[in-house]
Amino acid sequence: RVENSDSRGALIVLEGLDRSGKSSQSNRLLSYLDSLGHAAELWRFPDRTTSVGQMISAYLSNKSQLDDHTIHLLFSANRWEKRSLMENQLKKGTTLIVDRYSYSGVAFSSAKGLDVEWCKAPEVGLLAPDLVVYLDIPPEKAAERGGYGGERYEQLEFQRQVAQYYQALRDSSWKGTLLHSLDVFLCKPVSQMTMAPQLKSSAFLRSFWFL
Ligand code: NYM
Ligand code: MG
Repeated sequence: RVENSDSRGALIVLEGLDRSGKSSQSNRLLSYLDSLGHAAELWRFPDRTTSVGQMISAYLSNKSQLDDHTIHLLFSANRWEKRSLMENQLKKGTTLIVDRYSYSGVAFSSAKGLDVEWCKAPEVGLLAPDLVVYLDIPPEKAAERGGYGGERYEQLEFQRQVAQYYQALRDSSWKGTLLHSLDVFLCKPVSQMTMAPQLKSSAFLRSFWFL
C-alpha cells in the first residue's frame, strides 16, 4: 500500500442515469487503484444504512410518500451526515470513489420541476470533487440494460428529463464521448487540502477507464 501520509486522497465522483454503468466502473476503478497500491474506498449516495438513508430508501421503493422538496433535502442531508467522515478519510490519504453525489441531487429533483438554484443551495459547503465523471449513455440504451429495478424514477420518460438536466450542469471542461467531466459548480474545494497528487497526472485519468 502506498501511504499518502503527506497528501490527501482524491474525491472522485461517478454520475449518470440509472443503469449507466456507474457501479461497474466504480468497482473497476477501485480494483485499479488497489492494484497501484493506493488506499481507496468505494462509497455511494444515497447511503441507505443511516436513518435518513432508510427514509430515502422507503421513498424510492414507494413505501412512503414525501413532498418533492422534503425528499430533496433528505438526499442532501444524507451527504451532510457523511461530510466529516469523508473529510477525515481524504485527509488520511484515502481516495474516495463515490457513486452519485450532488449532481444526482440536482439533476433528479430539477427533472421533477423544482427550481435548479433551489436544488443546488443545500449542497453548498459539501466537499467539492476533484473529478466528476459522467457516464453518458442514451436513456433508451440504459432502459434496455436488463430493465430497471422498479424503484421510483426508473422510467424512460423521466430519465430523459434527468439526462437533460445533467447536460445543463456541464461546463467547458466537458469533453470526449464517454469520459465527461462536469464543472465543480457547487462549492470551493476544501481550503486546507492540496491537490490530490494522483490527479495531477492526466495519464492517471486516461488509464483507468478502459481497462
Ligand atoms: N437520487 C440519488 C436522487 O434523486 N437524488 C440524490 O441526491 C441521489 C444521490 O436516487 N434513481 C436518485 C437517483 C436514483 C436513486 O440511487 C437511487 P441508486 O444509485 O440507484 O441507489
Ligand atoms: Mg438505481
